[in-house]
Amino acid sequence: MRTALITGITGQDGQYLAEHLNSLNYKVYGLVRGQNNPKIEKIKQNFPFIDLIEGDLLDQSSLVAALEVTQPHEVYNLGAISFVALSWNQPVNVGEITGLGVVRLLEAIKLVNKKIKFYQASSSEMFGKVREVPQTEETPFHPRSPYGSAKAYGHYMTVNYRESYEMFACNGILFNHESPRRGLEFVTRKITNTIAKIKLGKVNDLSLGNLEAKRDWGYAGDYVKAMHLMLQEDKPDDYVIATGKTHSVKEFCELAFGHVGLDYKDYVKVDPRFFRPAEVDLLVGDSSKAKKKLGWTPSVTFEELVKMMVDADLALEA
Ligand code: NAP
Ligand code: F7E
Repeated sequence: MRTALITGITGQDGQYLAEHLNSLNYKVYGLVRGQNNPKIEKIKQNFPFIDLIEGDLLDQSSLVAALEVTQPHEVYNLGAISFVALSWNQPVNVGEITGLGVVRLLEAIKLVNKKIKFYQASSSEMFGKVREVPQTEETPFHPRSPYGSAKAYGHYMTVNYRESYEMFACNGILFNHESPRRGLEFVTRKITNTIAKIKLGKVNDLSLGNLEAKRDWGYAGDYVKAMHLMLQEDKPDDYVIATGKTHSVKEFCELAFGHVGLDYKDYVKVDPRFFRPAEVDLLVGDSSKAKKKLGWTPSVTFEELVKMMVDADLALEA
């Protein structure tokens, strides 16, 4: 039986990846942090097949111990401070966890067993002020936030450990991916959850920031499959994972409000508090390499994703 250790198990992707690996008969371990983390109980209830192990990307020896105890074939590093807006308020914390955390884990693997395969959750935020459209594995990085900068560091260190120590280390450069499990702080879930509350008479309006920003939004359940596929290849490499289509926040609103028979213009208020010091205006990825080499393609369209999220929030809030 193959064994995987996932950091970030309490997050959106950790949950989908754990389900996917379990369906492939993996033994799944998940790293959890904190002395009384409320998310741990939920994971225990909803995913009883996951074995939880304590550790923190800030603590080197806890990572070494986690690897020694679990002896995984594959490690998926999904743990991070992942909210871009927060990264301007806590740049050092983001550097420590989202950036240096990658190196702590790579060092732990080098020490415990160099044969462990490693997946790093890289991000389209590294492209930032984009140098070309669409973005590929060859597009230069120009991060626009402490988060994007920390991810770029983690990305290059993953390449560096691959080239220096012949470790099987891959970067998945994933574009935005969403689901009913997305955190409420991200714009898609903020919109769909507030629509449900408006529909049920719990709130009256929705305050957002920049409605013009464009993102390449896919479904998280599709994207975790690409993570696993990368580690099954003969050679480690980096891959862009995206749908190839881009939509503005405004378009997301139009579709999501429209799905419940409302006009977004009657409810959405633009609030300067939600604008960022530097914006990433347009992201759209070209995942032809992943299609050709991994046989990966997304299965859920933008329209299906928006409806899935609105319907899930209506059920949740009812
Ligand atoms: P998420 O829902 O925000 O989950 C982040 C996870 O990181 C949580 O489980 C969190 O645990 C954990 N974490 C935070 N600090 C940690 C620490 N010091 N030590 C160990 N774990 C820690 O993120 P996601 O959407 O699932 O994304 C997964 C990964 O992919 C992240 O690295 C993200 O940056 C990256 N990514 C995401 C997207 C996307 O669109 N979703 C796109 C590209 C890349 P707690 O519960 O303890 O806070
Ligand atoms: O913002 C705009 C905001 O916070 C998307 C993370 O998973 O994907 C995610 O990062 C856009 C931005 O995601 C609000 O300015 C407008 O242009 O949902 P988001 P993100 O910043 O793209 C990447 C790939 C990651 O790697 C990250 O970990 O929406 N926007 N109004 C707003 N955004 C938020 N959050 N809230 C608003 O009110």
